[in-house]
Amino acid sequence: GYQPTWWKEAVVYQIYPRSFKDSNGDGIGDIPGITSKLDYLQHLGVNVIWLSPHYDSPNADNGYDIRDYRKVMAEFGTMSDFDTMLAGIKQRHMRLIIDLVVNHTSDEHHWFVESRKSQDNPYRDFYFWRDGKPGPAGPDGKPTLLPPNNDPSFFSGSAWQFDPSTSQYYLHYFAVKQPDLNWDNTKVREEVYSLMRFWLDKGVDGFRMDVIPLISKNPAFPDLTPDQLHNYGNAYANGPHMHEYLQEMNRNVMAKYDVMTVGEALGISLEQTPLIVGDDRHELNMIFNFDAIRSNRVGRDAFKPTDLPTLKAIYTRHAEQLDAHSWDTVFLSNHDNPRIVSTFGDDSPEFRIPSAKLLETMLLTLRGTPFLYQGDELGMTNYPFKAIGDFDDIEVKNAYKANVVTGKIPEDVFIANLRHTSRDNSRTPMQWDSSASGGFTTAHKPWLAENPNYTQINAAAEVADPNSVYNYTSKLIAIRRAHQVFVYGDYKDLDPDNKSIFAYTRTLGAERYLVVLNFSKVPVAYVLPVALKAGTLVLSNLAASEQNTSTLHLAGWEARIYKVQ
Ligand code: ISL
Repeated sequence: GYQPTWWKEAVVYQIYPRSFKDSNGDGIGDIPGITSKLDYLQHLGVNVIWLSPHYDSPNADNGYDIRDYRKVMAEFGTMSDFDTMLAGIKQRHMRLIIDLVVNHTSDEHHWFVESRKSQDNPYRDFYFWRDGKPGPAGPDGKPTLLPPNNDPSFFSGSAWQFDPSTSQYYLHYFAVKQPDLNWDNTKVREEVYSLMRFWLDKGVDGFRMDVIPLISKNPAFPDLTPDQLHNYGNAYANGPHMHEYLQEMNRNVMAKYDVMTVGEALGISLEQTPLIVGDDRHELNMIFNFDAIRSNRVGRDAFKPTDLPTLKAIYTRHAEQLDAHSWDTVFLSNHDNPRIVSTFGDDSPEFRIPSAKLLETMLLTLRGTPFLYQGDELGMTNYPFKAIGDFDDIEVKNAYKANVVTGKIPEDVFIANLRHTSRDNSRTPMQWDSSASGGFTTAHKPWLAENPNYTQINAAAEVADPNSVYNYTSKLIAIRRAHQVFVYGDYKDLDPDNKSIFAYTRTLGAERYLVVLNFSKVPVAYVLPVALKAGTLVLSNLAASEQNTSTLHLAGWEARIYKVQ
């Protein structure tokens, strides 16, 4: 059986600080803003907060480009504001995990500022510097210079940037302003462990680790094959020393504290997952696997509607791969993905509320630690983007230059795709009330436009409404936290091929619960496929009262939880 642990029983809430709550009227969310909303989170019932990067940063990628790991971003406040927030979290019996972004730093980090100065600088080997390859002759007859290999950047173009001061290229899997750290250098690893201890000694309870499978590289940097280029994220992950470095980090840091770790597992397959999260491996507690959240994409940016049997098969594979010795996560949104209700539900006026509740029902009753993203508890939706100027994200801006400006993709196709899939969909400010700027800021304009539907969809209205997505989510969290069967129980999909109904049981000893979700707007009389009576109704997202029957009359996007007798 399972070893009971607090992080297995946790319900996690992700805060994207830039967009959560602005306390000083500069249009940017901040740490005192978070502190002012801790009661709201406690009332919702979540008990772990994951804070996206709060460190000093020039914000090329909204804080995922760190200039100083031991300083708080000035726009977000001071270290003393951080300490006050942490104390407020602990006082409410909640915990805090912070974002550890150590595959790369900002190019303005002191290490890189030094590193680029000269080829013999003591920090040169903190990063990857390589000579270019001679290319074909240019118009002047002299040979041109090509990047060391064909690695692409996640944010368009080559992953290598030429630096004229020393005439070499440096590696950046993400933005030009995000040079990759060289983990083969012992000094780099020691610096990382030391900054981790700095925050743990303050009392934070763990880390979400950004693109952690990318930390180990093949220093020969061979060209990627055409096949690998197709999914270069996979090619970058799982480098030769990845497990070794994670085990070293665990020994040097995690083993000395009571912490929770979750790795963003870009490029790690489900089959490889137990090698990172197995409890005999001493690496990480959990990872984020992207199979489910990206199941409705064609390529990187195009959206296709969810195919329910495909999604269910993913969850079944998770249950098969991860046993009592390897813990899982459940999530369908974060700051890199569009809004959950617009993507997996139906954000039309008729079905937004029931489908948002249905999705929360699923996240909070599946097997694995649930991660909720800010605003999803309100049923916040995607933003009506119309033109390139509406976006802020560097990923979109670079892709626009690389694909639209060059004529590879027509502008309307590009915008139509990004309207469904852009990361900015989930980065619009939290909608606190119906006042100007949705109560997010007193500034004339927030850093990224508020979704205009804040007049209808906002926290003040939802906290007051017993039938809101917020109060429903709060009930669900209470149910999950009161019944260990939702944490440790076995999972069984009762009807894998059904195209609109997701029906599953969670079973622990003699205790069994049944969850039935109608993933469509079409009402259905659903006959339970196995010899099972629904039992006692525990929760419904509509006004259901049917009990103790094996035929359930479900409305569009209806969700129910039953206790099976
Ligand atoms: O969001 C993506 C594509 O739309 C992913 O490729 C994403 O870049 C990848 O999952 C890595 O994400 C993490 O590292 C990035 C940062 O931009 C993301 O916000 C972060 O979650 C670089 O630090």
